[in-house]
Amino acid sequence: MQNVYAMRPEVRAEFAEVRARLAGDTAFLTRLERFYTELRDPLVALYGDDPRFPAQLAALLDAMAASAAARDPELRRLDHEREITPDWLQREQAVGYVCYADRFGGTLAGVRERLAYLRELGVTYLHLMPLLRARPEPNDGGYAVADYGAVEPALGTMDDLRELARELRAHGMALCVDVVLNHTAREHAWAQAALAGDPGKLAYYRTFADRTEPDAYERTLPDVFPDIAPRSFTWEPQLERWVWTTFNAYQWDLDYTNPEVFRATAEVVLGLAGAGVDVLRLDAVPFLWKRLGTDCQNQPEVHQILQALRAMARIAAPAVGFKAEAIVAPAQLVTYLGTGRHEGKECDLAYNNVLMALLWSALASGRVALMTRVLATMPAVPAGAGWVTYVRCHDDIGWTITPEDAAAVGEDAHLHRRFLADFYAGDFPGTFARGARFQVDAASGEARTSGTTASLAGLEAALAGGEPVALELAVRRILILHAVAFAHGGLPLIYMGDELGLRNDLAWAEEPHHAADNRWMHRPRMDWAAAERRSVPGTVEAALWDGLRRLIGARIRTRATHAQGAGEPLWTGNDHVYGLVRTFAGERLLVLASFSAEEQRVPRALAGDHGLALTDASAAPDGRPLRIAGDEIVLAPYQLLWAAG
Ligand code: OTU
Repeated sequence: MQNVYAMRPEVRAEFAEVRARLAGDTAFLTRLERFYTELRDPLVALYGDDPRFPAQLAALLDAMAASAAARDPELRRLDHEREITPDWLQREQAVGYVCYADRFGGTLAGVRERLAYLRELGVTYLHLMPLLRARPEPNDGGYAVADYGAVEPALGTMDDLRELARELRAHGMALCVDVVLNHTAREHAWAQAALAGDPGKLAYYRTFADRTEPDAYERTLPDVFPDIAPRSFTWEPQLERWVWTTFNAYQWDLDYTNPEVFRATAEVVLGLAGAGVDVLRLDAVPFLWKRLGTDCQNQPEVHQILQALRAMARIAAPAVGFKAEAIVAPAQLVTYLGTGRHEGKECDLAYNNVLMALLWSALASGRVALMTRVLATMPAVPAGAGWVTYVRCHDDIGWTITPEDAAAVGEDAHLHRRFLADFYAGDFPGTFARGARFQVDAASGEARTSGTTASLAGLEAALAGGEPVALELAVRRILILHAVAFAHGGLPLIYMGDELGLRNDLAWAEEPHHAADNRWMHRPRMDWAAAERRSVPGTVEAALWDGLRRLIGARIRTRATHAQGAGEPLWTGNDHVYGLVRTFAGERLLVLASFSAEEQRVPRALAGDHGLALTDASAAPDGRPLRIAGDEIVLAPYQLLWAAG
């Protein structure tokens, strides 16, 4: 029978040669045939005219065949399982946790010893922050990788990583690891060879003899770290050239116009897949391709690179998923999940940074109109992919509120962004937050925000003030943020310590090389004494832990939280109460979430209109009783109601 995935004649001829040359088992060869076009088409578009390309493509195919042949039998079983369960990352059962291996468990072996804690919470997906061998500090929290083939020695070895992946797998948990494709450390062997005069390795990076091109690019380039690492190019005396450094001076941007760079980084991906990593977090992925006269983000070629990587993984290691870290506007963000004719062919997951920032905007203002408006106009998640939803992560919060969205709800975008920066820095009348400004824009007074969830949500101030009511409100704020993230659909991530209300690390600036970067304030070390208190009734830790457990329980009991479900914000008629309706596979969910410290009322008909009844069970995830007064629902401060059916 003719293969249903008929190739174009010229590709079939090319494939016949590839097929004749490559050995492999039936499964590998079937996948190779199925996805060959998806691998080579974007690469031909990127590099077809480059004389270096044919050799690089051949080398890549060899590496894929070798990696598939060496694949651990357990991973092959997983390949099969996930091929027949393509929504494995979209399911309502998925709950993620993010931590630094050293700050959580000391070493990878230490993390392994702490897995019972994560299982107790209900975690099924563990994202460990960068763990490959980095340059010595400063190394941007590990995002300046010196060796993609080795684990940071203080954390352990590649064998420890394999062992951790195996243990997680045995408990039905997936492991996510960062892969930094945009740049390497200046200390990476490629950069070191370039510094030593190897022209082939110099061509891995973007370097310039004089300022002509850097100046031309900088006319339209945004500055990512204006305070800690101004501008985007660094003079390298040893090379007597300017090096493209989007982030810190020691992070050298790779040049993806060079097909050898694609092949080399693709092999990094294969290596991590072989170690048993389930999901790769593709760091800073919008920046991979540069184009003069643009902001050098989200260029079409970035998507071709991702499509080729995805096809490669589907052929050589189909159990592996990709998560895009693209902190960009909704229209661009959704394209990382594969849209139009690329549906299902790019990343499995992408961070919903839009929801994250809106949650904090709603919390500060106590008003949900902006969140409702932006989420209602956000593109739907494409088939075969899902959002990662989250409240906090290791980075700052960027306040990307557009003038159009602000105007639609009667706000001024600049003033609102300024308000959020001030409010969360603890510089606004009546603020409950204790965070800090990150990368202040002197001209506008706008800034991004640092701080842990607990400190931003008022727990730090409440503990200092000793007011029980303030403490209760802070706990409720933390829970309501998580409730919306857990209900929204997609894979929710809990950032380490948020389950216990860990406050800002007061000593962050005293650690060597951290003082210039206040993101370290919200990267505290795990407080295992606080973790013990999760079982002591009446403590903040128990309140948060139990609250999150209830949310996880509610989430996994309704299919409506599946990433592929349809979700619509619901205008409740009350600007302080957020509404959300989701449906999937015949199941329905209505969520009402108060963002107010006062009692609020919404019409009781909201539930009936959606074919759902509010019962005592609807109040269970929150823990406070359901109150109905006549034809109104009365919500306590920051109360959550959750009706599934
Ligand atoms: C990422 O963040 C990481 O999350 C950061 O911790 C790193 O410092 C950085 O890359 C460099 O490796 O600009 O402010 O659109 O926003 O990649 C953080 C994506 C960042 C960028 C994001 C980047």
